[in-house]
Amino acid sequence: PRSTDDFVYTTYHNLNSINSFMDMLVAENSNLVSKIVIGQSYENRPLNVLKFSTGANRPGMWIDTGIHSREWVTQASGIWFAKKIVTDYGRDPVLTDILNNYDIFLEIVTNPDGFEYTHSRVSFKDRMWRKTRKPNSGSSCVGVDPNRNWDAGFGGAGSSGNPCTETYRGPSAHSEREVKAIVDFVKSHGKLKAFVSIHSYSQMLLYPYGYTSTPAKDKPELHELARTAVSALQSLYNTRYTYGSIITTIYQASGGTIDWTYNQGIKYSYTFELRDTGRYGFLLPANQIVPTAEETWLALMAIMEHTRNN
Ligand code: ING
Ligand code: ZN
Repeated sequence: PRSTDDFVYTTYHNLNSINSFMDMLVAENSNLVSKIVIGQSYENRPLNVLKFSTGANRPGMWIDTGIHSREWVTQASGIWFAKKIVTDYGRDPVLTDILNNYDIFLEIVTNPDGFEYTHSRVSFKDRMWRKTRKPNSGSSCVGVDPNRNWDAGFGGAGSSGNPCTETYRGPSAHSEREVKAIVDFVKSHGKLKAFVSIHSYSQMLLYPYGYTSTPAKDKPELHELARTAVSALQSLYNTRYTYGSIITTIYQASGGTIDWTYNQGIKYSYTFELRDTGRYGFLLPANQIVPTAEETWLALMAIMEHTRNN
């Protein structure tokens, strides 16, 4: 494709294709979008974040997709969100008002080494790669679960100390460059008001905590906003989501992204589990990419609108 209008949103793309999408989007909308590099992956790939901004010194909202590489519908939805933002700015009054007051940060390929691995190998096992690609000393098993590596209940139940498991927490909190880059960004930014980390699959909208059953202090508000967001999502294609705290809704998980961001003071910290509920799982057919992104966008808008109003 020569422009983001020609880009095919109805198929899955590899890292090169997504990188060229981002560069085209920035070139076409340089007054609204820029690309910032917040670090490098273990294999030295840039950790690219799209910054949508219409003014200086604004508070921010963060969205990441693809921290687990095999969850392909999430990166594909991230691409669609990026195009949606530039299309709707100046047209949709709610998004326009949000962007006139907040910056939006979008990391589409949050685990680029894993993502490249899911594309460049041929076996089913490789397509199903979830973790980072950093070797583990003293083990022939590769990779750390980047959603067990955060300094929030790190090392607790719902994470593993065995490098050969899918939920290996790593040798220490923030040991993974892909995680540390976000940690440093969040701390140095200092004014993020919402943080949404997008996974698949299970059709859930989750809020803290995952490492403890102690309710988050904002639980009533987070629960009510989740209800509103899920209802907006369902309004488009009748896709049904469950919602609640991580530990009560999916399972106990320690060292997760949004438990850390919430403890940093980012009240509106959420995780989505996109389509489906298991029929296709991580291998969601490409004809579901755009419907998934469209319905998810309605929920994201509900969260961003509430964040703006509070
Ligand atoms: N699910 C998440 C996982 O990492 C999760 C669920 C969300 C755990 C938020 C902790 C925090 O297990 C998938 N599909 O990765
Ligand atoms: Zn995941």
